Amino acid sequence: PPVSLIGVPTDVGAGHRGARMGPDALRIAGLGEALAARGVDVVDVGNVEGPRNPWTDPVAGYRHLDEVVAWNRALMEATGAELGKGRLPIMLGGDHCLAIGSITAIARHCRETGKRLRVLWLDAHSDFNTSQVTPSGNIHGMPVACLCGIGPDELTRLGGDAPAITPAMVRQIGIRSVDPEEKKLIKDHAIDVYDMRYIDEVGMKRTMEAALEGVGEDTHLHVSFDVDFLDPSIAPGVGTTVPGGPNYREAQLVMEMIADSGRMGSLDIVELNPVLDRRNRTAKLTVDLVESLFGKSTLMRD
Ligand code: DIR
Ligand code: MN
Ligand code: MN
Ligand code: MN
Repeated sequence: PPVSLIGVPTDVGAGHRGARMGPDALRIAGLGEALAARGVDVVDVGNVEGPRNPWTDPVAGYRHLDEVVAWNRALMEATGAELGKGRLPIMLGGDHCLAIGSITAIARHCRETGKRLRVLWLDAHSDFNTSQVTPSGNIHGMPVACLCGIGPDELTRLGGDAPAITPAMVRQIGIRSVDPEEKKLIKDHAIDVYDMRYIDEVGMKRTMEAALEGVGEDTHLHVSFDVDFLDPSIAPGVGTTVPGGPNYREAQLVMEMIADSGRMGSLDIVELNPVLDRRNRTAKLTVDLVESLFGKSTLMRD
């Protein structure tokens, strides 16, 4: 399908500033041109707008809640508009709080079009914190919980009804940092997590087969790609690096297997922070991986 790039230059949900520069880092690394060169019809619709980052301390367990709500309202509208035109939106983040807005719109689109939604959450973190248990107050650590109906009304009811999605729709891959109380929430809500230990034990191929099981003709596959999913040795340009992530080859396999499913309908690219990067290498690597997501492979395979 045709692709729309939506810039979401926000870092109000994060604990470091700089992810607001992620959209331009991806543009400068040539994301649009790389897709166009693959024959994809791609339009850059520009940036969603929202409030500046006030850089204040958390209040009642949330940092910048009003700003996070405003950004996500705007992104929900923009995502819904592109889906309504039959286009595949790519969110150029921006911190991971933006997945609340994008996925709320995607879930609504799926209800309207009778599609089943599967969310692949590629991340070092589970992003299932609540205001009671968060160690930071940063809302980029809470989007999965908010989408599943656990969080402040302004975020859980962004699209009207809550919850936007159910835990059964989610598969998390690459996880290696979960906060102590967050572990209990993950267990209580039965989130399907393929953590690094699982990947080490069974390998990435079988991990992806499991995560994609049941994906079919009627599935809308949403990929929420937190760049800190990748090992920091290859992807230093993120705010919260965690050692022991997927290497280059494992990451390529993830992307190629998603491409092979033929069902990707939307994509978030989040947490890229060029302030922490060297010569934009993390954005360039991301472009390389997105090419694989769109079917670039070494050989023709059947
Ligand atoms: C940590 C870090 N779990 C928190 N989270 C994320 O502050 O909630 N870092 N998502 O990228
Ligand atoms: Mn559609
Ligand atoms: Mn993360
Ligand atoms: Mn994340």
